[in-house]
Amino acid sequence: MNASLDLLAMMLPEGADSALIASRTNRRYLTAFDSDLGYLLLTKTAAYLLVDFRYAEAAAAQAKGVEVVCFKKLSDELKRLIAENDLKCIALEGSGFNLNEAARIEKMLVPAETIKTEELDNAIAKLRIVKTSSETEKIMKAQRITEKALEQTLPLVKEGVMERDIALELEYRIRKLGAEDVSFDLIVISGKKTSMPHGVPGENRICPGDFITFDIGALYQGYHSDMTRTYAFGEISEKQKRVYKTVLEAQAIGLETVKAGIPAKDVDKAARDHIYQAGFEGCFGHSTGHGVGLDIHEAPTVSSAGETILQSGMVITVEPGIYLPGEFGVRIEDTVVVTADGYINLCTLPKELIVL
Ligand SMILES: [Mn+2]
Repeated sequence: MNASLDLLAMMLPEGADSALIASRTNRRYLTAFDSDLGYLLLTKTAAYLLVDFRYAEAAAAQAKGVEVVCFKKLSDELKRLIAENDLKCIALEGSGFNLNEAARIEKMLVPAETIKTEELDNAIAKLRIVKTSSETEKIMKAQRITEKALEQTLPLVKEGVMERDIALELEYRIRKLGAEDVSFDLIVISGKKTSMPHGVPGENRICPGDFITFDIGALYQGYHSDMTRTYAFGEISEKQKRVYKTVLEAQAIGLETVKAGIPAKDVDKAARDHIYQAGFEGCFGHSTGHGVGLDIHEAPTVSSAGETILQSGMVITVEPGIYLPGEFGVRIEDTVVVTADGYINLCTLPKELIVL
């Protein structure tokens, strides 16, 4: 087994002698092998990665710390491994199976019983929450690609250009610069649409007086980056400037709070209080941030419910915003690595108001 499998084997839920893990990113984290389908069976002393013929060769070459089992019929191999290892009770990964799959898998695991709690998922999240330097480097590389792609794309933003064309160009450049994919459907929205935190790029054309929000990221060796910048196009109003300034201040105040040893919710509170005190209560309806890694949104949550104590090596976003429906919105987001006395910002693009 490898180090993370050894750790997880010691964290199995009470009563379980083994675990079955199916979610793609958890499998990848624990075995270093990525495939859209596969099952990781972990006992206290052994680990098996079950894949079908399509992935068997690559899994044998790339998977770490597991015995690769190529199955024709999944239930046959599971039954064999359960008998050979004398497994009595298997914890099922909650996020790895939908209701139908869980029912189907449980039948395959008979005579072993199953435990379905969040405990196993939480144990894996606990391992993943603190990044190794090699993981952080991949997130940083994804961020470098994103920044370069945005710098190459901004000169194309002109009056009359459609949001979706900017988004498409940006995506092309992100991939051309070496990312395997974008982190998520890129958000490039302008004008009134910027009041929608997750607006979709459409046929809106860039107009003078618009804010343009870019919430963008790249995927590099399985790891995501996440950054938001809001730019002005042409002359904007005093109100727009005031809102931008307030969000920029809130983001700086949130970042100043970040360091190991404080609960994540303190970061949310610092940023949120500033926005509310500036008269924008009710205009910041999402959490201040989230963890980033193999998943674009992962633990810890940086919200008013964020009880997790920040530790060195966690990677989180700080992304306050103000959204005024029917008018406009502003969000500014950086992804940072938590350190003992602060943070390292993985995002280097300027945040002062830029007029394109
Ligand atoms: Mn984000």
